[in-house]
Amino acid sequence: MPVPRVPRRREPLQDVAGPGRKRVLLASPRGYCAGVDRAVIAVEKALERFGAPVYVRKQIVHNIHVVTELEKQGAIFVDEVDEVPEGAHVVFSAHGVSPAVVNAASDRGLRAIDATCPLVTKVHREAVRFARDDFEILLIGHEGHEEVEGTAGEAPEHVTIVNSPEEADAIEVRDPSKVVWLSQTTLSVDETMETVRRLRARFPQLQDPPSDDICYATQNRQVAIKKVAKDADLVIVVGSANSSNSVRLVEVALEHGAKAAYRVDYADEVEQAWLDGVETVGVTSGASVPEVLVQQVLDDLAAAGYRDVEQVRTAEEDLMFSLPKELRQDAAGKRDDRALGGRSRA
Ligand code: 0JX
Ligand code: SF4
Repeated sequence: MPVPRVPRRREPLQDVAGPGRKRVLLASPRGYCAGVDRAVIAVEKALERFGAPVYVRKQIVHNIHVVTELEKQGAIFVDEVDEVPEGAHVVFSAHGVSPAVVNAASDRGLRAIDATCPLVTKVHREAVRFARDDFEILLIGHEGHEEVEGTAGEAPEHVTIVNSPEEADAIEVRDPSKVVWLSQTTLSVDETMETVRRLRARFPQLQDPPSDDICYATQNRQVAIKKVAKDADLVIVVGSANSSNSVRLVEVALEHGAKAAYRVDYADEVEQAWLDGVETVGVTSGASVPEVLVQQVLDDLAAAGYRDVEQVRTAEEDLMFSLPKELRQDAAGKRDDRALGGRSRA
């Protein structure tokens, strides 16, 4: 299932004469969030506890490097639970699953380990609750994204997906007095608020979610890149193409003053031409990105003369989650309630 890696640049970046002061603005927070840390450790622990192979439904997080490294340790990534041998262990990804997937796994006798981020589970619970109260749920998010499929699957009869602000203008509802909006956790905050504004213009009684669905990590990374982008000639976002929150960082950077912004999986995708005439390079990474990949970008930039690295910190993060409950007992049957998270904090 993982996309094979295509090597890009063969030559190291060159330190060509250019603008006077070359520097890097390094956004913080960036990289791993607490939910990703927990999900990746869950796969590692499952391998340790039960031995290889451990099956994982979908990519545990949307990062090709993480997936490739876990494959080397014995994880097998599948698209659906019917590809998993009966009785085997299967980990559900950080993005969550619908009840239909949970039931399919159980019907197959699989031993499921649920690595859904607790902040995604929170949105699932909201969907269940509003559906029970017979609300129509306008779920702002990208159709086809695993998280949206999982959340919508909690109450398919009650959910309408709203992909964009433009779609908000055309949505029809059954009863405008019983409508609530919820959202995917990894969207652009500004674009989502624009979608909500347009929805509310049409349905003034639209209810808000009980608390923010766009999670702290998504919000913090966007705030940090906005601050960096206003002073950056170029922004490099480390993250995979299917990582919603990483792709949003490129868009946010461009909307907030970056003259150019690109996403890369690996340092060797940074092109020499991107650096032409560039004084300030902003660097950040999505919530599913190990810090080592950012360090490789910084090393390559240093070789090109961008050795002066300044952190631009807009928040501290210390949220941690405990392991999925299926992994909280150690091999001897003792509970392991250690909290996780923040391994890769800046
Ligand atoms: O595509 P997403 O941004 O939702 O996922 P990714 O890149 O794996 O990020 C971390 C997991 C997020 C779950 O909400
Ligand atoms: Fe959880 Fe947010 Fe990380 Fe998604 S991005 S795994 S919702 S903390």
